[in-house]
Amino acid sequence: MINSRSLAVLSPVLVALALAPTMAGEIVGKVKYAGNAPAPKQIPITKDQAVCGKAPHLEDSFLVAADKGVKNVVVSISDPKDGKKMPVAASNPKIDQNGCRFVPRVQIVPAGQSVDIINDDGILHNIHTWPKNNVPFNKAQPKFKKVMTELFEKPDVIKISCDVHSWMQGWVIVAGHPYFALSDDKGTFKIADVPAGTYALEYWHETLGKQTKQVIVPATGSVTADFEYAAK
Ligand SMILES: [Cu+2]
Repeated sequence: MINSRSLAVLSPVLVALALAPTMAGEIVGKVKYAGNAPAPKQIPITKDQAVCGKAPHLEDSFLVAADKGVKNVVVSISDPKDGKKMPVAASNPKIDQNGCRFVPRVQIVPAGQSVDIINDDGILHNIHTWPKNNVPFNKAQPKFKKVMTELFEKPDVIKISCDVHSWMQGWVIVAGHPYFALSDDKGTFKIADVPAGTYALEYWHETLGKQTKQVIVPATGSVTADFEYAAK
């Protein structure tokens, strides 16, 4: 029988239900490569040997694990419906120029984010961006200039290079919404808190290119969205 006491117990539950956020699930998966992993190739260091040549540079644009997992694949929803933005981080993410390479090589940042470009090498670098939607920059960073801060304003896929060291290459992926993930060295990824629904899921890799497949996100729990790139 419902009396005032049981209502008092019940009502906070009803209130909590009424205030519950949209049902959301997560997208998990593994990105693989159908072909053989490329043999590790050493990049010739043609400049600033004392700093850039300290450690061997192995080609790292296409990294495939023993079980065929592909690292540095950007997985994202291409048609989100909720208009949410990826929150800008209070402390700036970093691109470190260390041993004449960009670390990390591929990075996802929110639109509107400032990024600290660090010169740890104590030699001249010259960072150069190749955006589609943002204003490009091409700036010398002399050895005494430890940090340059740059704003990445609009959603984009931006190649970065160094005009001093031709082999240096990296990518900044500027995200317009939160539903992005970068695959780890096993090729696995997870996008959390995605409102339930049907979406186009995009896989982007700097050498393997862009592919899309449909994914249905459940109201709770997770959906597995594995993907395999064809051998090239
Ligand atoms: Cu450089």
